[in-house]
Amino acid sequence: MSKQCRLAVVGATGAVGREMLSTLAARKFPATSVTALASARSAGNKAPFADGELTVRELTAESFKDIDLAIFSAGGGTSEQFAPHAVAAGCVVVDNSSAWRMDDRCPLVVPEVNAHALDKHRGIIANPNCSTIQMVVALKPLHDAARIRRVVVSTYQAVSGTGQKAITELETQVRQLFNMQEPEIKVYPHRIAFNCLPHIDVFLENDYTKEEMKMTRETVKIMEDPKIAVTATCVRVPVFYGHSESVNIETEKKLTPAQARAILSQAPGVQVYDNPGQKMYPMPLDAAGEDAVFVGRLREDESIANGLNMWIVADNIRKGAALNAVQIAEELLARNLLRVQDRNAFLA
Ligand code: NAP
Ligand code: 3JN
Repeated sequence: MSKQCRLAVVGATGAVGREMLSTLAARKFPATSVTALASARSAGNKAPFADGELTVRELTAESFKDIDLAIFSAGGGTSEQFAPHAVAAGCVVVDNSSAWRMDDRCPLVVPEVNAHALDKHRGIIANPNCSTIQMVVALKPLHDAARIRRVVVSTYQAVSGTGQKAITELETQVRQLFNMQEPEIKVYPHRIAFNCLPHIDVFLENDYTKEEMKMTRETVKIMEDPKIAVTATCVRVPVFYGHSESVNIETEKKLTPAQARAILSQAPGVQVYDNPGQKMYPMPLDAAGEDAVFVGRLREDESIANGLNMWIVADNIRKGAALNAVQIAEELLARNLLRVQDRNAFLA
């Protein structure tokens, strides 16, 4: 384990950043110091940490001089601009945005699935999209057992995935509707209260959204198998915390629901919650605030030879963002990988 780990949290005032600080404290992450960074807007504000609070500082290119590890959750633009400066200062970066995920120089890591990919890091490690993380935690053990060939996924994503302003928007719209007022629409293109929007992130030329293509590409990179075909439909639903996913897989080898249940019961990070007779299945209300990825509704896809259907739920801000990033940081320490070989690797 490295001797010291001076840690910075970039985006410490946001929905993910606040969960990051709380996760670091709860897991007693062995940082020798913690620096909270955000934009000039919140410089001087306080961020709760452990039993006290941190004073938020403005992020600049000079912020990383005395920092060994920085966890970024401040959007792709901020990561693109500042992560190379952090690496140039000798600081290892774990980035929560999509900026570096598909870059060949950057491992894209879910520790339960591909922690070994960290060994070749060059300074920036990418944290996958929340919807991808919870899906691959459940799919990797099934892939190891039966080789997944195709995944069809539809998501039901909570508003917290869009950040603090979207949480406030859903609360406000519900209150306005119950008071017979016209709901204000600011964050999403349509009302989110009592509605579903099949639109997350921007539309691309192929008519998929960027969120859908993130799931497709990231899954293949993390599972290290280009033969897995993935198609996704991502939907925003009026839920505060917890993403749900209906997932259909086609495998090379036959896997019965009982076999899949047995495999998943032993899988790291997974909790099987599947007893239809007792009306027991995962729900976002129960997953919120939990670390595990919950899997239920396991059943045979009777329309094909080797198919399974399942329902996967996790706390998108916790396992989908903060917890996965902290687990990556823990793994870097455990593998003695808190070092940058080439400080110029990401400078243009
Ligand atoms: P949020 O609640 O809107 O918070 C945004 C954070 O970024 C705030 O701390 C904000 O600081 C900071 N920030 C914005 N612009 C900045 C700048 N120019 N310099 C420094 N700090 C800046 O959003 P969130 O939900 O926490 O998400 C933040 C990012 O995390 C997202 O944009 C996304 O890239 C990533 N994310 C990833 C996942 C995932 O799937 N793994 C899930 C959610 C989010 P101020 O308070 O000063 O504005
Ligand atoms: O919408 C969700 O539920 C997850 C959102 C993730 C997100 C939000 C803003 C920017 C991302 C991400 O992690 O993919 C990004 C980004 O592209 O960095």
